Amino acid sequence: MYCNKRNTLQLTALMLKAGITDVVICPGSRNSPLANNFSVAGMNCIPVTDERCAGFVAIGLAQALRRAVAVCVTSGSAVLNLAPAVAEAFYQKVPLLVITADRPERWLDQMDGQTLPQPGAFGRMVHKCVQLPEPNWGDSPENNEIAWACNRLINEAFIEMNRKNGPVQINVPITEPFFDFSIENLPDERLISYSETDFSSVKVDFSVGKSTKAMVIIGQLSAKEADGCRSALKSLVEKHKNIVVCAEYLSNIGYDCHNVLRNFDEVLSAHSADDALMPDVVFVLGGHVVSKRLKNFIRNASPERLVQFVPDDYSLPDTYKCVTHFVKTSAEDAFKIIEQQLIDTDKTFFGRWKNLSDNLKKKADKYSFSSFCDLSALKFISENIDRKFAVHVANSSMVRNIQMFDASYSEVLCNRGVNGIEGCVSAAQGFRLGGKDTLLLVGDLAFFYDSNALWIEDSMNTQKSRNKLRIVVFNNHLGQIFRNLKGLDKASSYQEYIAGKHSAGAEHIAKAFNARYFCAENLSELKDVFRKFMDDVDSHTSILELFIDSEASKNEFSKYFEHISKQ
Ligand SMILES: Cc1ncc(C[n+]2csc(CCOP(=O)(O)OP(=O)(O)O)c2C)c(N)n1
Repeated sequence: MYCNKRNTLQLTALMLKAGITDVVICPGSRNSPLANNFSVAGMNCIPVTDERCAGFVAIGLAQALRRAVAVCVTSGSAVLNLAPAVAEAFYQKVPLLVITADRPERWLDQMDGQTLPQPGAFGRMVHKCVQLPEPNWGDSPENNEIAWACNRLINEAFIEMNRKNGPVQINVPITEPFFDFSIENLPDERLISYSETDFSSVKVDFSVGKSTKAMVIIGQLSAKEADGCRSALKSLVEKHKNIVVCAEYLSNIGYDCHNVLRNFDEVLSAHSADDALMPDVVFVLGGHVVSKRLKNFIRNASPERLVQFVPDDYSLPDTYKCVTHFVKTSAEDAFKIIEQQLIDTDKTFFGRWKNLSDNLKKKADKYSFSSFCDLSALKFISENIDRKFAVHVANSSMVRNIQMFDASYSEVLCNRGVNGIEGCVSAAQGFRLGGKDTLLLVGDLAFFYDSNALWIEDSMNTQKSRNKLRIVVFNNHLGQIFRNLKGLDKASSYQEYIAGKHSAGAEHIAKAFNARYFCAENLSELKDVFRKFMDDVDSHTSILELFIDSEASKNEFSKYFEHISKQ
């Protein structure tokens, strides 16, 4: 039976109508009416104890299921522990319904337990925050009006979540006592729909009055967005054969199309001063781009036109400091618009980029690392990943380094919204619970930071998800990214105070959470163990810890870039 708190029933009924049926639930009593009602309504409820993980599990789940997911927490600091995930969802544009149970407002600042100002706690990191009223039962005009307001507020939150594709907060005050589970049916609630007219043509003059050196930069896209625009890109480059397209694995667009360059960052590391590489017109779409070199290159090149396509009007980013046009449209329409509006492209531009890219690729393919390091391990793994695994990469070195190697990924994800190292394991866990075999490539700090992501109820592993989670921890005992930053090693005690040096290992964490543990400390051990680790049919979660010498990794990293930069 349902709990009798009317606002929780309205919310449950509307979530069902809106198709929001997956909820990550954290333990607590204030949110127990909600948890009970979601479960009685037959929703897919996933219990996660640590709220810091729960938010990211919900993000991963939403990405795997390609629809909005809710996370529901009790009152007090539990709410604040969702903040990093909320920020991530905001910047990565993941529809996340944040449901926070609360005491009634009259108890704020009264030294009662678990009470703090919850509405507005996420600032502008949510597209909407609504505070629900507590309508009473009974058919009085006042009760009906309060119930109407409650319904409208929930609808407003849903609309903003869908329209802006990001997080919203519904704060639900629940007055005690709340253990009356006597309601048989959900109320019939009004769901309000919202739509925007699509438009697929704009009249903007992108021409620069000469043959154009045109470049397209594709930032992070979900696999769904990439699937939706791939054929439009194909049609664009068939018509305009001389366009250079720079896209990272995170764009999910793939490299089947010959104009899309994978190693543009390496090209720029060796040739950033080459004027012939500078575009006149740049078209930018998608989310974040990792490559700092590309951002700096375009900022310095300062092209005559930079068209930034945005999916909504929430933010108008001037990432490259030279935007001349903003166009609000989808990725697919962006390619169609470029195809329509671009007139004459420079014949040599693409050839120049392509030659350099091919030459560097040949050099890189021939290169062999002289010791076991982050890059040699990653190269081997990139070449041996099974396409049935979606690949999550953690922030820090991993998301950068994967770009250096050829691989055939089916789908690549990373918390690039705000680049936090927290939540990388949780997002992968959520993705796997969403029904996809998932491989996470992660550095040691990011792994230990978020190892509570493995702390889930056993039935989640056995009944709810038969999918595998595979985690490769590159344990170099510090944040290796800081070692590769030239000049930082001059800072005092930089390994301890800046790079987070430590001596932790993953073996006992694996034991604590019932995960299989594998390890390797050189390439031949990695080669021996990798298939066993990936294919192990008996284990839902396996961890492969690579013990990597940080000094060797640093040296190999410098040598590699010196080698490919040699003319
Ligand atoms: C929550 C959070 N805290 C701190 C940082 C700053 N930071 C960026 S990278 C990094 C080091 C990560 O080290 P590790 O996960 O071991 O990856 P590696 O660089 O060794 O590949 C840190 C601390 C961050 N991005 N997010």
